[in-house]
Amino acid sequence: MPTYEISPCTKLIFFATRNMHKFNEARSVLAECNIATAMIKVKALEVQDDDIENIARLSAIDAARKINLPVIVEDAGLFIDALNGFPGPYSSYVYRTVGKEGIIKLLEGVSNREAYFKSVVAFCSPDGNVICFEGIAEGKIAMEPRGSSGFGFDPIFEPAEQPGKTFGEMSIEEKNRFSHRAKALRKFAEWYRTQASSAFIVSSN
Ligand code: ITT
Repeated sequence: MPTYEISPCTKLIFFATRNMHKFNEARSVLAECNIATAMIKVKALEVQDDDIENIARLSAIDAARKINLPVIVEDAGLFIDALNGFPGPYSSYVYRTVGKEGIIKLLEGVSNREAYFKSVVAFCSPDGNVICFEGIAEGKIAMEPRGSSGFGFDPIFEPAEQPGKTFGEMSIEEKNRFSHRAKALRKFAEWYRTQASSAFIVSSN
């Protein structure tokens, strides 16, 4: 497991998620930006909404209220053109029920394989103020699953920026060069570094 240097001016952020893969991706991206990430497993609010920004926003408000700390929550979904954006905000349910094989079946004989992943990172302070950051990775659904890295739909998604290779065939560092999550997190990091509050500073002393 990689280790990350904590300097006296490293900022700390709490990431409320139950998904270890997401946490590892976030930890690696945010470390590049001198932000240390701590995983918090709070019982998430089960929000049902057609818009992943609303899901991320409401989950972040709920998490910040429960732990009384500044926190980020991230929500993501896979949007497939030929299926009018399905599974989108229902990606978690679809993954748990039919999985990536179910998506490949749904697309049997379909030549339009265009799809994108969308991620929304929502930061919420303990007083309930929320700000959201979005990242999109355009790509295609592969003809069959390839690779065993990552999680979820990674083995069936080929990002347009690295055609012919699925996220499932990439290391965390390589996926982070192209992924929706890394793009949203880098936007968050740019904003967070400008926030002055010393309450977020990690001291190495
Ligand atoms: P949280 O605890 O953070 O909510 P989760 O696994 O429930 O973790 P999401 O609701 O954000 O995550 O994601 C919904 C589903 O979309 C997830 O279960 C995956 O199947 C899929 N997904 C999201 N991001 C993905 C990624 O980067 N690669 C592959 N599949 C992804």
